[in-house]
Amino acid sequence: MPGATIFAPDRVTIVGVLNATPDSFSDGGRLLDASGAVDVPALLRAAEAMLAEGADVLDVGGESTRPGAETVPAAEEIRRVAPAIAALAKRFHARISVDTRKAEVAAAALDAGASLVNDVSGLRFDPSLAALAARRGAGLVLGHLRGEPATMQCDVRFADVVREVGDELAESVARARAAGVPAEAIAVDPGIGFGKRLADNLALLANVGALRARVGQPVLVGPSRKRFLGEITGDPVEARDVATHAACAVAVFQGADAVRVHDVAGARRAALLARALRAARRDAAAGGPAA
Ligand code: HH2
Repeated sequence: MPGATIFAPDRVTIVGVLNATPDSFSDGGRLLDASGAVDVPALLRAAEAMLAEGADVLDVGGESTRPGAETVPAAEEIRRVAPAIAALAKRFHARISVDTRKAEVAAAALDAGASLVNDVSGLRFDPSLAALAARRGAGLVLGHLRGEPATMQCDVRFADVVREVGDELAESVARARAAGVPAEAIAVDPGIGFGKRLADNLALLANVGALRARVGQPVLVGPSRKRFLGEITGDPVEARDVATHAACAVAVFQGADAVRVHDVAGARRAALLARALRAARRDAAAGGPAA
């Protein structure tokens, strides 16, 4: 969508997660058939439910990036995401995003009907993704991730996590801008759960406003069902949606523009309430209309 703003400024964008993977940490295998190919009827049912619940964007992934996950070859990732995106684009008008770190996969996904690229590595895995997004007029979500999913939890060290993540995201944005991606097509994401300890994840969510101000781009957060929620509540992965909604609410109250979630219905309600509360704030920190 050349020239379009990545996330509407007057509402919270709800990004629904559709993982076409065998091994995603909370929903792996749900959308694949016995041969490992996409189960198109199951995918369309899941997407239809998400859209009915208020999803604005469908985010299709073909590679798990959970801690410890190994990289999937591009050909296999394309085999998972391209038919899924083609089927979604044929059936629905919703915006479709592809969750990939690889330009080759992103190109196939854009050909199939995606208009956004969600790169959790913030252009650090495959810098050529930026030129592709520029050429194709795609929106770009740049996540924060040091290292690789396979090793990212091994040596986590931040002195000031909000400042350091902000600085590194600003570098990712500068790379995208240098490759010709317009500012309005770029959002950033602090990478909740990507090479971060509990205290880091909490600090990032509680300070989205500061991060947003530092980077100067819209912010998406993806706390959905992640381990840090279980560390606080004691809930197993399948029971973390309520905690997810609370995390989304706090982030939106701080100024997050978009949330990436598995449970769209609950996250949408949490986001609506948090945004209304943000608009009602009276302290100087609210600083004008909610973004
Ligand atoms: N988290 C995951 C994957 N993609 N993209 C963005 N922008 N932000 C995130 O926080 C984010 C993301 C990991 O979650 P999930 O897709 O549920 O699991 P897996 O990586 O195991 O497929």
